[in-house]
Amino acid sequence: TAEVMSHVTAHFGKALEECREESGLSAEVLEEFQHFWREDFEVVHRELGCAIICMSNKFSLLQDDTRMHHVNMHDYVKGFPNGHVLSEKLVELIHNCEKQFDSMTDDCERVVKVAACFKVDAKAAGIAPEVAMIEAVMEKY
Ligand code: BOM
Repeated sequence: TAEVMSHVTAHFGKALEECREESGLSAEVLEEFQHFWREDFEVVHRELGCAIICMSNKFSLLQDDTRMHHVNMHDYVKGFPNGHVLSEKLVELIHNCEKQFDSMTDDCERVVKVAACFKVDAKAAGIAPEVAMIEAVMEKY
């Protein structure tokens, strides 16, 4: 659900500042990670893909091939309040997006494509959070 996704985004987003330097993602492109979900934010920058890889690695959410680690992602999402209602769907949506861009060899470019696909599909599935929902739970993490 969108409520659970707001918790996951708030927690995951805390890793952004640790990843800014090595990813090269400027504050002009994305100031706070929760803006990822804004209607007018376009998920297109290669540096955002690099940042998502770096952030995911902080929580061991990727395999050696820079694809999602299914078990770890499932467990990560399950750890949030009501996480079990979202974990399976989230893993399914991300994996479905990964399959569409599997031939891309640049990891950062591929991951930003996967993230853009995930944003579209999460909205369609009704599990995308409003930025205000994320801001309401930011202080918990
Ligand atoms: O193939 C690499 C898969 C990378 C998984 C991350 C995709 C989505 C990241 C952008 C949105 C994040 C929102 C919440 C946290 C989900 C972990």
